[in-house]
Amino acid sequence: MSDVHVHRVQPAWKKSALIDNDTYLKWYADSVKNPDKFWGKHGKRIDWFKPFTKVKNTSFNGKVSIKWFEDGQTNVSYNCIDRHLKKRGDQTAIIWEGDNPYDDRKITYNELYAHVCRFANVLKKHGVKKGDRVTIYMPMIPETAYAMLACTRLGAIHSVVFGGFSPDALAGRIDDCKSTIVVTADEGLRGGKPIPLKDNTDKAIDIAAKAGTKVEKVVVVRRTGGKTGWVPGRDVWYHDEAATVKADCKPEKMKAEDPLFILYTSGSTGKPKGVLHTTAGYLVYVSMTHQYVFDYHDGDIYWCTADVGWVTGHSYIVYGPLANGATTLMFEGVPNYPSQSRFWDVIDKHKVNIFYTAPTALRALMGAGDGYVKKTSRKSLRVLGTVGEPINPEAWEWYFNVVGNAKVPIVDTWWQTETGGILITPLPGATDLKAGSATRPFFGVKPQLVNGDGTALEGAADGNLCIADSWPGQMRTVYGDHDRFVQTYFSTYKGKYFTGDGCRRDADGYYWITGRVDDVINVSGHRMGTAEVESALVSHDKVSEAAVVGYPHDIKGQGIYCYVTLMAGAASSEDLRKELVAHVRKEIGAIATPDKIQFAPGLPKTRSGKIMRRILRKIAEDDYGALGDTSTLADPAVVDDLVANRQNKR
Ligand code: 6R9
Repeated sequence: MSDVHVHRVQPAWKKSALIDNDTYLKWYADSVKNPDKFWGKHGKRIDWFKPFTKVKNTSFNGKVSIKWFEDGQTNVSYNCIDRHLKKRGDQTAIIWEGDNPYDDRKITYNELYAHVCRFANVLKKHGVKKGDRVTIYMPMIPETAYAMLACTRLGAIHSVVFGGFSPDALAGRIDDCKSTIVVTADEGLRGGKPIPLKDNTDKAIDIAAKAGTKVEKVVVVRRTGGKTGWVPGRDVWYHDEAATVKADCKPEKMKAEDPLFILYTSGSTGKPKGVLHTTAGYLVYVSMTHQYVFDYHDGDIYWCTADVGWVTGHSYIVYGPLANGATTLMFEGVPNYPSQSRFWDVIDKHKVNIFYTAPTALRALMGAGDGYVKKTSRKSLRVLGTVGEPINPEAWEWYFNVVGNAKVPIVDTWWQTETGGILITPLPGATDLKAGSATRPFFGVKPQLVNGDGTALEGAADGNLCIADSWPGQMRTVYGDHDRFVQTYFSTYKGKYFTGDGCRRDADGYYWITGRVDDVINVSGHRMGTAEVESALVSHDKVSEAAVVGYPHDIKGQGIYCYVTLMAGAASSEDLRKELVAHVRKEIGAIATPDKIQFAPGLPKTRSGKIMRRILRKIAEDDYGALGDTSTLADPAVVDDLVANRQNKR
């Protein structure tokens, strides 16, 4: 191994591991040589109502078509619940840990069955059928998982919208998929503070109505008992409705390629895209990755700290673990409430064996000092994981040495909303680890590095990360806009899926993700299009033009840096700066809060009017000595003003 930070597989990890290195190498070779045979075998890990006879039918060329197991029939909720009942009906399926540490609940698989059936029957009573879109705008409570699984039971397509998004953002997502029913809660609770989910929903419904989508029904789960508005006839309490229906509901027979869910995600241009995942391939892929990446064994207590509003919550809180009959922990709160020990306290309280979190949380907790970790035991831990953004080697080493006492492997898992599940990752017990590298591809995944003109690079190299062939968990289309799907992912490099990430491959064949190469920024693991923040800024009546870039931020990974040009007659001031920050929060949500706003008389543009973001990024990074060639600018003088008034002086 060529790099310094190498942590070899420890004998203890090998002892219980599902996969050793030789098995990894053999399975990987088989999986890419003969995907039909490999996935034909592993496709049987889920139960089928009608077995598939075809496995892979995919093309990354032309119109792009991706089908897996296409003639089989199955149901996701059946696989996550019903098929486990005989063996593990009384086993805990979900451990819910509330925001308040004295608030928790355990739900067995038998109970999960009853809850999900009731939820499905409530949705059915209000007219939800196969193919309908159901928007779920919920806090981290078990009812959110019930609602998702209930949709899959009926064959309805859920669209979960993160509870931190604003009414405007929620409205856009409701309208895009023409969803006429919303599931929400009175309020959420995080760090002791209520979040007005129902009030936000009411506002969003008004905005969506103006855009042309009329929401007919709102199912409201009572979480805090806080006061909310109420529209009789439209709004119903979940607990009232649940009391009127049966706790049995037959799962629909779904075709493998029937839509499962839509999840909106940010790209480099335009509005967020509705990433569409379908039924069988997704479930096979997330259950298999959940088992092997986390070295999941029957009886393990597994905790992923993500929010179900993101893909990580879909695949690795709900669908992967439940398909495997696991006990999955769902956490309502935040890492620093009531103290910076919360994560480690919860691990001890519930004897968590597998813990999966984000680098931004680790960096923040690392900053709080080791004492908060060291006063807890954490001896139940067997595997640690990270996801969402590149992890810096310092945070990796801290996670390994302080949290894991140098005894527990870390899986740094690289993947995306679009990929459905983990694509590049170590396997505990098989993969020697390097701090900061996602290491090697999962079975069936063919990463390829290409240079600017699309030439595939061999051996140790630095380039843009593509995936050369399909895997079962891949997104199938952008909801309602297949052309945008083809354009976004398959047109930059013909015949390949382009991830938008830059990446280096070292001499050992290990992959090191270097971050986005497009106009997507990653703030605390939350993905955001700079274009979305720009459009929020220019919707303010004093703003004429805006350009947004990311810059390195110690805790968040990237911070949001905005260059703003004002309308003639508008004056820059501290008050206006605050007003613009509040405006962006209102338009998108708190996750998009600008860190820096620089008022600029002009932006650096080419003669054809294109903003030169490269220059703006350099100034935001306070690295303006390396601006590169500015000779193609229409007015090179604007750069001097930008440098003089930069907001991020070191
Ligand atoms: C699962 C998820 C995807 C983007 C992706 C990349 C970054 C995710 C990473 C990572 C380095 C890792 N990313 N995991 N970068 N190492 N282990 O996060 O999905 O929200 O769609 O974000 O996140 O840049 O392209 P999503």
